[in-house]
Amino acid sequence: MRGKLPPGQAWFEWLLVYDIAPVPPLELENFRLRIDGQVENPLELSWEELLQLPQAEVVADFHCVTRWSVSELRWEGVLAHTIIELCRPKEGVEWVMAYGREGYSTNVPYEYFARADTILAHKLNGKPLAPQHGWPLRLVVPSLYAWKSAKYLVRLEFTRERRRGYWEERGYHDIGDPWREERRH
Ligand SMILES: Nc1nc2c(c(=O)[nH]1)N[C@H]1C(S)=C(S)[C@@H](COP(=O)(O)O)O[C@H]1N2
Ligand SMILES: [Mo]
Repeated sequence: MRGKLPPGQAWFEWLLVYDIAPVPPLELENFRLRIDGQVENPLELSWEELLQLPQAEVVADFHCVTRWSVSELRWEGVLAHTIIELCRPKEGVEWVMAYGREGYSTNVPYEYFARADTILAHKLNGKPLAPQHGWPLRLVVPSLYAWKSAKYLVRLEFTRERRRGYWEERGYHDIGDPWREERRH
């Protein structure tokens, strides 16, 4: 049986692919994940370093604001909890900006980023992320609408003040909790 569906959503069998721009090619040896902003310990992780961190698995439903939801996706990668332990956000951090290598950005409330099921995923349902789903790494925040789950992740920036990402600048909600139907601001 499927879990509960947030208001205004319908179950779909699989993800619809949304991209705001063409995605530049990448060699894994050139991959870097930057973790910076208001943190005690800024980091720049290579692909190898990322895989050496504790690995975890999250099974969660995925809800897009355009009203489709997919149930029980199995993501594997590094938990946001692990990143938080490593970079140590400073007192007063309220937001995390996530950036994709093609120029996408989205602001994620720190409170949601810090939930136990937020993961930096490099595998979906047992396979490396497909190119169109964010290869090699994407942020997955199952507790928020899917536009907060930035694909092609290259940077996490911790901030005290609110900034707005690509869709938030275009009217989408700063928080985006599907259970409260926070679609637009
Ligand atoms: N980098 C990047 N991440 C992104 C997007 C995007 O355009 N670029 N679209 C978002 C939206 S609106 C949704 S619904 C999901 C879709 O994930 P999928 O393309 O893997 O199905 O990715 C989100 N993450
Ligand atoms: Mo979306």
